[in-house]
Amino acid sequence: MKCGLSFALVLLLSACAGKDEIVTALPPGYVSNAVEIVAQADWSSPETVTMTLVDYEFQPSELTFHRDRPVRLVLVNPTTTDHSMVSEQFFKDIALKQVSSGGAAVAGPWLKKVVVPAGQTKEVWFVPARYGAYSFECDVTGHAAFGMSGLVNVVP
Ligand SMILES: [Cu+2]
Repeated sequence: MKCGLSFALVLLLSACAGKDEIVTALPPGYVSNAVEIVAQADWSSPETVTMTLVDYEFQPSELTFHRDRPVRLVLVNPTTTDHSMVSEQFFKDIALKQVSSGGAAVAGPWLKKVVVPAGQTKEVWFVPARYGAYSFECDVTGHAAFGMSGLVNVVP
């Protein structure tokens, strides 16, 4: 569906998810040595976690990672709706290696938003660099209000 051509409630539920936001210029508050963290990490066996994005929840909705341990987060969207994952504070505290889908990968080291279009899968490879408990959500209009949010913990 073309964004902007839909109608009323349909528009609300299928609003544009936008694009991935991966940046290479340090945004305020992000991990300043993210390039070094990514370069020094051992990517041979990252902790692999799969999270499914459905209408309108994350499954599972609570994730736990370990600080300094590389993660491969697989985001699966089996629905016919685009979804996203955003968490300003969590993304400030990770060092992003790449976001990949299909055969293509976009290198970090800083992530502001990841979008998983309908029917697609994306992988987010990162190192949690700080401890914390964070909330995240889908920022497509209305989805968080319908319950599309979750929690992530970074522990020792
Ligand atoms: Cu969503």
